[in-house]
Amino acid sequence: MDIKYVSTTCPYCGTGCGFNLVVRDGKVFDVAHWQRAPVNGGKLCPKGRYAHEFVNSPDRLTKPLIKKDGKFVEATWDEAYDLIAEKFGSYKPEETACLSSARTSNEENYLMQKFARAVLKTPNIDHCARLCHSSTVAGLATVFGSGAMTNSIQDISESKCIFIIGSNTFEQHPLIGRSIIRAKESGGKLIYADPRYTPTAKQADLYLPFVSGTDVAILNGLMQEIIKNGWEDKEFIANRTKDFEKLKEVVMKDAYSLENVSKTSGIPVESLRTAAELIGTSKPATLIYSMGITQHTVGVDNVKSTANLMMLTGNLGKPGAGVNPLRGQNNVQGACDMGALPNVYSGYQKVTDEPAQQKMKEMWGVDRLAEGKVGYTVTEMVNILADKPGELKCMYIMGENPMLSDPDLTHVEHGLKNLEFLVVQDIFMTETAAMADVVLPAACYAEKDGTQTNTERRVQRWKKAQDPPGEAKPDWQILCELGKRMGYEKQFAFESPEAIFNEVAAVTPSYHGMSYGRLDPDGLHWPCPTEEHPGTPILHKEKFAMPDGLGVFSPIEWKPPAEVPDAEYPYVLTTGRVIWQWHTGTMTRRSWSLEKEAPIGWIEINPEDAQELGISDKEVVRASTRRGSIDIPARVTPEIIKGVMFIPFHYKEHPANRLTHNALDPIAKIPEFKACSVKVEKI
Ligand code: MGD
Ligand code: SF4
Repeated sequence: MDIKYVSTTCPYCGTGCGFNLVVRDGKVFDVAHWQRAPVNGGKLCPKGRYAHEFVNSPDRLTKPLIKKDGKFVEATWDEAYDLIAEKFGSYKPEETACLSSARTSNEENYLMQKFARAVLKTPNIDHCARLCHSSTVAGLATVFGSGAMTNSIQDISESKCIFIIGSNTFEQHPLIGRSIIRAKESGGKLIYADPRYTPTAKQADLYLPFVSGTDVAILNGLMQEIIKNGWEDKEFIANRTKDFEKLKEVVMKDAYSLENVSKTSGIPVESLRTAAELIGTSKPATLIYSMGITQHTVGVDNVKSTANLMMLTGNLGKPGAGVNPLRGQNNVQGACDMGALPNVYSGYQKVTDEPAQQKMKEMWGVDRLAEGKVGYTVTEMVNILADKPGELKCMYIMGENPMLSDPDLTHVEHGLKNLEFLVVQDIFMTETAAMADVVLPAACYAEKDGTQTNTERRVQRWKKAQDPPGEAKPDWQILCELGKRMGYEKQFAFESPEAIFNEVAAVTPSYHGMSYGRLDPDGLHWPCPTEEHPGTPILHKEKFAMPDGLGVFSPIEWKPPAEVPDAEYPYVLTTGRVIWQWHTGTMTRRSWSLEKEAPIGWIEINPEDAQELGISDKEVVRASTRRGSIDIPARVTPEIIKGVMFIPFHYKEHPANRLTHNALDPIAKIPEFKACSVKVEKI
């Protein structure tokens, strides 16, 4: 028996934990701790511990499939490539669109945007960051000049005060929870604001339960109290920021007195006061957020407000401080860095910037790109498909499952049905793949080399542990073959992921100094501009990434969510994840150790609401919004605030996104997954 251990990076969340895949006679059969793993020191959460279980699932896609007379028929790779090349070649560039994937490597994301821009000449390239952290990228970039976590996971343990708002860190990024525990052991205090009493709330010194969608009011209220007490960092404000007076004009309004914020949010005045004092007087303090902040029609406003609070208190550019958005998918940071977005090339070089266009044309050896136009976002693509049939006709989706993950599924389904040609490249037959004309079988993380970039901007290696099943191939190989068949032989002549990474490093300033040799085993934090540079775990130490080096205060008024409760739909619905499952469940639901812990969906209802509705625990109820209805078991629990209900979005049997609203943030185009109006009835 031949046993080997292959150190690699977890395929689930953005923490980027390392582990060993245990390979027996060429097949992955277990996960073992990798004690020197840079982020997690060998520790794992359940998803990481069982990340081998889906790899050899009998459900894996093993052959290309082409739909004929409504049924999938197995095809050869040549048949599939030829059909795709012919179809894509027959449409105008602007009629085509591509979705890249935060589940695939940096190299694969880089190739997908190159394929879209250089081969198809379409500006329409995006991925699921749109649904999770597009507000972060847009919001923090306008305030600090860079839209990413400012600090490292490790230095959170140096904080004296950790303020978490809109992130269930201990359940969704459990290994980041370890840094918080270390901070608490050294006397740091944890403040937690969330509508649900989550596992993170259980760790908190101060818990602030609030009604979803009132974040800006809360953050403004805290800032008003800090300023009233003179706790702001006057030196930092004077030397490192601008527009403080504009901020003051808004946050000092009566609407943001603690009494009024308490009425808006439901948080008791005393709790707000204690929180303001802790944040205002503890140094260093850090703010951690995630999708509770970003997934709103005011997502960008929410993000900017978190930055206002930390600039006000001088908590940037040092260990234990910062504004720290925790990224969801394993490689969502990397997919953004690689330019799988409609407005930027890799390294956030704007597509509308003439010198950036020129540089990419030269590097890629093409005389035309997608005309320097900003393309459609995922959410806009779906709206156009549904509402303006004929404008977009042909789509290539790699590693995304919008038929379960996008808001308002009835609308999504209607839109996807309007496509004339759809290609889906996945490791399993998903709800989206089932609607495709061609399905391409991809290799998973354990079957290919590559890199991914975790939430703290650390670029790390993936290493191949086994061959893909059947005829499945790594996404990068599929993209190279298609690029070549469509006439771009030279541009897609890569022999390995390392060769692709070398091109990434050459065209991406923040990755210039990186190479596979340097990334093994600890990875490097970007920016890493030269081969000698040690990487940058903490951003903005001396100055912000703005032309004048100053952080910009952005005064923000609180606005309610797009849909607020009324007589017909009297409750707020919020949605999210649970520790045992991951997103649309394609991988975790095929991992029996995880699936058996949480095999069905549920709706959480506060006992007082349940009593008023006459609903008991475990009873199947009907939850309805203006978009649709689902029947789902009730979980009656005091762990959710009265007036708010929660559904995890993993389950196709109880799809939360039949209910959610596709109202968008006007800048980031992120949907409001965290607040819409719902009614619940007995069946
Ligand atoms: P996933 O289930 O992660 O969801 O939305 P999606 O990205 O659509 O789908 C990724 C797909 O990639 C899966 O089908 C998986 O099988 C496939 N895959 C895995 N590895 C590979 C690979 O190596 N190659 C290829 N080709 N495919 C691979 C996630 C999205 O969902 C996100 S990021 C967020 S944050 C949103 N959150 C959210 C919410 O909070 N509430 C509600 N209601 N909806 C939400 N939807 C969003
Ligand atoms: Fe994987 Fe995230 Fe769990 Fe770490 S915390 S093992 S990266 S799912």
